[in-house]
Amino acid sequence: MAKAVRNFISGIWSDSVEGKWFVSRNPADTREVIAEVPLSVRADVDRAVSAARAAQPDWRLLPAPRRGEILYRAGELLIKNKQALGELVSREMGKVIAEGLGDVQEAIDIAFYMAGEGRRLQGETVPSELADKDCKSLREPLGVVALVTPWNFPIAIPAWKLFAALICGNTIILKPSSETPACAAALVEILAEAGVPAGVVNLVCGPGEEVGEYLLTHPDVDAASFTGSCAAGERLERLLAPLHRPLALEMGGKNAIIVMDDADLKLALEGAIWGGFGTSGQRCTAASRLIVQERVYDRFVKLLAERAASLRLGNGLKMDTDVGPLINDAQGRKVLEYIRIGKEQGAKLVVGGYRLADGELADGFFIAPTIFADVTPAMRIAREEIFGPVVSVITFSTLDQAIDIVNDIPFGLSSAIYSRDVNITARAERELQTGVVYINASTIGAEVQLPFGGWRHSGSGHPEAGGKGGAIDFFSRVKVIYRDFSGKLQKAQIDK
Ligand code: UN1
Repeated sequence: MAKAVRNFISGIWSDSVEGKWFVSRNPADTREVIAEVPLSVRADVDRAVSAARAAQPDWRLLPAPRRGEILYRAGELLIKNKQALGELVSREMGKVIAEGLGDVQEAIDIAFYMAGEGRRLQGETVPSELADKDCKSLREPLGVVALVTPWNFPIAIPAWKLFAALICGNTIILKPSSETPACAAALVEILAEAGVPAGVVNLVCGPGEEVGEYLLTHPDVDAASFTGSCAAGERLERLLAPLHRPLALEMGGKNAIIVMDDADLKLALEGAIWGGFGTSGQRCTAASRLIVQERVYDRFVKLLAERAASLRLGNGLKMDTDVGPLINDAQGRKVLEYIRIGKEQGAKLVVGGYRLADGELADGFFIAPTIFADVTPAMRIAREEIFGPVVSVITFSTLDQAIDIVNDIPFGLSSAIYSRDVNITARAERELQTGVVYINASTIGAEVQLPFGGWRHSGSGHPEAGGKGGAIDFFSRVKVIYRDFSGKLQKAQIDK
């Protein structure tokens, strides 16, 4: 059943130069090996970078609408293979099948969005201050770009980066998380089948420190894009600073939902459960803080506890599973450590807080959906990203206090507010310091036609996905052209 994943370099599926392997496993049942994968070394990265460099001139010069047609075909192939890919996501990453299919759907959406960009890729034309002169800007690719992607959206996040980079005319080396290489390989296979020429997209699998970091800092790479932990992102910022290389980072979050007294509590409850425990809380957009106004606090905590206790844990491929496993033991242990810290700092554990390992759950790392009440904003569980099924509930009395609590942490990715009062939601919309704000909806579920990115420590300010200010701006650079057709020396105002 195990698939043999290979590196993909110059259009050829190949082993690592040293011939070593590692395996990726099903986190819901680690006895199941999903794929055997090349344990690549630096020489593999060198080969992939050379391949991308060699393919760069032809790909850059292929008209963008033609590049778009290839992406369109990739979108069609993703639709055709959606069920199988969704199941692969669920098996390799652990998320429930509905979310696995959603992961693929995000890739489909971005494929068609970026395919259409092939007929836009707009620059601008503006009038010149001189007669017989015109001024315009146009977009050019950055060149060879390195992408390093995480395991929590193993098809969607590589697709966001790949399709945006490709439509702009870049050639690529993708290094996916070692937890989910089979998903990345399946996506690359689809791109190859769609007609992406040899060398334009290259895949190298292997460990983050050895292969990922070497790739992102490689002397012959022109730009780098990384989604992952804050610690890794900050390290990359330091390493890449002397290289003067464009770097896009999407990192952590500690996203909050504000629940006002006047909110539709049933709706807020559904949003809190979905945002807190979807993907087992392993989303950078997870709603890990609930900030609930005094008058409804006790009632809301009670409702939350009941709903959280009713969630069924299990293998994501089973239709009645609500919450899957953690990605691996290390992540599971980290989450348990935060649960210990929460108790130690005096938060009130109202539900969950333990690992489940009986019967079918014995060979995965499952943690019961966990809710802490009476959390104060200074506690570590209210400030640090846990990346697991742990939600902290904090109370407040005024809207200003709630907004301060949301904003008073280093992260700034996503936030939400539930209220029926348009004046309250308008003020929150203006004051919340996050890249994405939801009104009467949870903190997750960003769509691809608008930019997606975190503020402050959550990101480098180069959002993913579509829309003005989105990924096209990162993966292209602007060239400005002034053309003088007067046939004489004309001086601009400033030169006179
Ligand atoms: C992530 O968790 O890294 O808005 C990305 C969302 C998804 C993307 C999450 N569309 O939750």
